[in-house]
This record gives sequence, C-alpha cells and structure tokens, in this order.
Amino acid sequence: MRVALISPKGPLYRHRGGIFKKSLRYAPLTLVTLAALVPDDVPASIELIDEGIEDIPLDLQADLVGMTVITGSSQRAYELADHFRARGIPVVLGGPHVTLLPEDAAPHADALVLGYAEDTWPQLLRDFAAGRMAPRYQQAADFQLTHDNLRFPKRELHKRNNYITTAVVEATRGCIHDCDFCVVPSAWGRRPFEKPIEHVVEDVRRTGAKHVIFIDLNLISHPDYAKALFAALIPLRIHWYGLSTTRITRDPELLDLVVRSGCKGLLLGFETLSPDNLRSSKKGFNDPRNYKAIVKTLHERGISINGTFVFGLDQDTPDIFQRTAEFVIDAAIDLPRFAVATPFPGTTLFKRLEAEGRILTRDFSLYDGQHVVFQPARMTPQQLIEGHTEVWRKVYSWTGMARRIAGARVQIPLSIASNLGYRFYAKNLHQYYTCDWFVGREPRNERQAA
Ligand code: B12
Ligand code: SF4
Repeated sequence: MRVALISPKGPLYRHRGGIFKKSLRYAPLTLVTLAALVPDDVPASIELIDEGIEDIPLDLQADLVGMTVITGSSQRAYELADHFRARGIPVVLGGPHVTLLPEDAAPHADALVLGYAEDTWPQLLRDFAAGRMAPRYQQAADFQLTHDNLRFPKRELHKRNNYITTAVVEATRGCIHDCDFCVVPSAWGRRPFEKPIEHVVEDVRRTGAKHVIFIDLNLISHPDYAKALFAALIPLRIHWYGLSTTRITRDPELLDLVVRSGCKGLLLGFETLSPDNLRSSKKGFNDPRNYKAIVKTLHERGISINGTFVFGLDQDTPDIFQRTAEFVIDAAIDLPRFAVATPFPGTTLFKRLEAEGRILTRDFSLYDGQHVVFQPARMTPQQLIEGHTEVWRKVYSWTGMARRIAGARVQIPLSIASNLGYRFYAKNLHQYYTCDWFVGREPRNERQAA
C-alpha cells in the first residue's frame, strides 16, 4: 500500500513566497510520528510532503492520502482533499482543526481522525487494508501515551536540508491551564499526556544531536514530571530549547534542573501587558509586574527568551503597540514574536465573540494569528493590523535588535541568526495581508450579511 502524508501550506508557511526563512523552520513532528505508527502488519511505503518546503505533485501516486489540518491551512487542505478524492484516492484528515470542528472537515474526507492518533491511526490502516475503513475514528476517553502505543518518529523520512534542524522531540501533550484563546484545552482537554521518561530520553539519543527542540506547549504543566524529565536529561549533556509558562522561575528546584539539563532557550507566552486582559483570558497566573524579573532571572542563567505577545484582546487600546514595543526592547527580550488575537473556532474565545456578533469573517485561511478576523473592542481592525505590523518593524529595526541582543547577552550568535530571520518576517509581513480592511475594502460581518 502507498500512503502519502501531507502537511498543507498556510498563508505564511509555504514553499513559494513564504515568510518563514530556513533559520526559523525546524522539522515538524506530525508526519514523521504518523509514519512511525504504521503497523508492521500493514506493509506500506510512506511518502511525506510538507508544503511549507516543497510543492505537492498533484498527480502523486498513492492508495491513501493522510493530511494534517490546522485552521489556517484548512482551506488548502480541503482543496487538495477534493482534488485527490476526484482522482479516486481516499483521503483521511486529522489534526487540531479537524478535532475542533469535525463537521467542517467531514465533507472533504473519507475518514476523520479526531484527537491523538496513536491508537486510532494503526486501527484505521488495518481497516483500510481490509476494505472496511470507518468514516470516523475518535481518541478514546482513557487515552494514554504508553510504551505500547508510542513509536519513535521516523525522522529519516525528512528532507533534512530544508530545515534548520530535525532534532525535534516531544515529551508531553496538552496543558493544565485553560486560557480562553488557546486551542489546546478546547481540542484535547486539560489533562496533560506524558510519555514515559525513558522513551523521551531514548528519543533524544536517537536524534544524535547536541541541540534539541522540545515542541511541548508547556513542558512544566506537571512540575514533578518536568523535574524527573530534566534530571534524566542531565547525563545526555545536550542543549535544549522548549516552551513553558512564566511560572518557570517560581520554583527554584525546577529552575535549577532546567539549567542543569542544558536549557538554552525558552518560549514564554507573556501575551499582554494588561492584567485585565490576562484575567479575562483566564491567564491570570501571568503578572506583567514580574515580566522583567523573569527575563533577568533566565538571562542570568544563560537562557534566551522567545517572548510571545498578542494584540487585540478586549482591553487593548491603540497605545498598546508603542507600550509593548518599548517594553520588549527595554526588557531585552532576545526573540520577541507578536500575533493578532485569533479566535480559533472551537475555543471559548470564538464562542464568546460569535455570541457577541463580532466574528468578521469565516474565511479560515485568515485564522493564522497574523490577520484580524473579529471586531476588536477598543480599536478598529485597521488600527489593530497596522499597530501590530508597526511593533514587528520597531522591535526588529537595527536599533531595536541591537538594544535587545546587547541587553540580553546570551546565545549571541544564535540570537543574531534568529533575529535576522524574524527581521525578514517583520519587513515582509504587510505583503501577506489579505484581510479586506487592509486592502481597502469594508470588512464583511457575517451576521450582518446573513
Ligand atoms: C511545532 C508546531 C509548529 C511548527 C511546525 C508546524 C507543523 N506543520 O508541524 C511551526 C513553528 C512551523 C508552526 C507554525 C504555526 N503554527 Co503551530 N504548532 C506546533 C505545535 C507546538 C506542535 C505540533 C506537533 O508537532 N505536535 C506533535 C504531533 C505528534 O502532534 P499533532 O500534530 O497534534 O498530531 C497528532 C494528532 O493531532 C493526530 N494528527 C494530526 N494530524 C493528523 C493527520 C492524520 C491523517 C491523522 C491520522 C492524525 C493526525 O495524530 C498525531 C499523533 O497523535 C502545535 C501545538 C500542539 N501541541 O499541537 C502548534 C499548533 C498546531 N500551531 C498552531 C498555529 C496557530 C500555528 C501558526 C499559524 C502560528 C503563526 N501565527 O505563525 C503557524 C502556521 C503553520 C502552518 N502550517 O501554516 C496552532 C493551531 C491552532 C489551529 N486551530 O489552527 C497550534 C495547535 C498551537 C496552539 N496552541 O494554538 N507550528
Ligand atoms: S498556558 Fe499556554 S498552552 Fe496552556 S492553555 Fe494557556 S496558552 Fe494554552
């Protein structure tokens, strides 16, 4: 059996004319994980296609196509799915968007896989081989990641030269928090899923790399697990980069293990400088009064910071852009990133904005964190998009970069390389805007239009 696994492009993450330079592009884990889950009793040849780095041959030869779908890539995924189905090739869709909105995906697929697929994807393949594939496969309520259902990702299938690294690993999934804009609690609930620590250590070893990226959304969701994991990483003598919350500096024992295990960079979701925004988004555990101290503590331990901020939450007024840009430069956040608040369908935020009649478009290709898709409370959509673009430009101006990198004084060569990647992003972002209001047309409120 020939199985083609596809990751469709999004508006910004695409092969031709994309904005993610190689310096910002690490190899994705989804397709190599699914490739590894193909069971031995279903002999299959697997082809992986990441449309972020290559074109998809529309005449590809396959018996089954599997595609991973996030909201921003859903329109492209459906277009491809319709094409392959018209050619008589059955299509399976899975991933966050399909899990959140199965009814949106169903008309474009022969089968949907909802939730994590460690148990269901092998089952689907066996059913397909036996000629009885079901229309829907759902993660079981008691799903766990165990030695029995985990396989080591088939990283050897990556087209390695297109990525800065393929040493991308995952220890946990999910998050205990419930931030209202986040896809994770809505799609997968608040129970963290943890891989056995020996499995993670072996997976890190198998990468053969000395620099490893953990893609877990919140590595410290469960501090006891995190401490045990970091302790087990110490003997490997690697450098690692990962995601956590700002709570990481609160527990000295945890922080000590983070440092001793080789952490050199953390992505922290600061989100906003407004405590009211944080409270109403249910992310009240972030306290902007502590942000500078957190940055300083981590810098003192040689950890660089990828700090993420979001604009357009309900308490944001037009002065938020200038304030945030100044803060980020002043606090010397090495690698800041900014997003436009995006109510991903299925999240609590989407449901609230929909009830308030504030969703401006259901064109999901615009739901990528860089377009305005809802009516902001205290500014116009145009002010939001322009303010957001302006912050990217200021913070990635030569002066902004120099002040931040010099202030942080950690991982300087890496910091310069990634800052240059994001400078390209910052300078070109405006070219990717396809929102009506940015190209001079009036936004269309779906409710008013209906
Ligand atoms: C690594 C990552 C990236 C990487 C690589 C992306 C990639 N294509 O893999 C980069 C940095 C490029 C990236 C970029 C973006 N990302 Co991203 N990313 C992630 C992250 C942190 C991990 C994904 C991952 O590899 N997980 C590990 C694998 C094994 O798990 P998985 O993908 O969920 O797959 C499992 C199941 O879902 C299922 N499954 C998934 N697909 C399929 C398909 C089939 C056929 C089957 C059978 C099963 C199946 O099986 C797998 C095994 O259980 C997730 C958060 C998360 N934890 O899911 C966000 C996440 C997917 N990203 C998100 C977003 C918004 C983006 C960006 C738009 C951000 C931005 N503003 O630029 C861009 C857009 C990229 C694009 N394609 O257009 C959102 C998607 C939300 C949504 N509803 O759309 C997520 C969920 C984060 C979040 N909390 O909001 N991202
Ligand atoms: S802490 Fe991060 S991963 Fe967890 S729910 Fe909030 S935004 Fe999502």
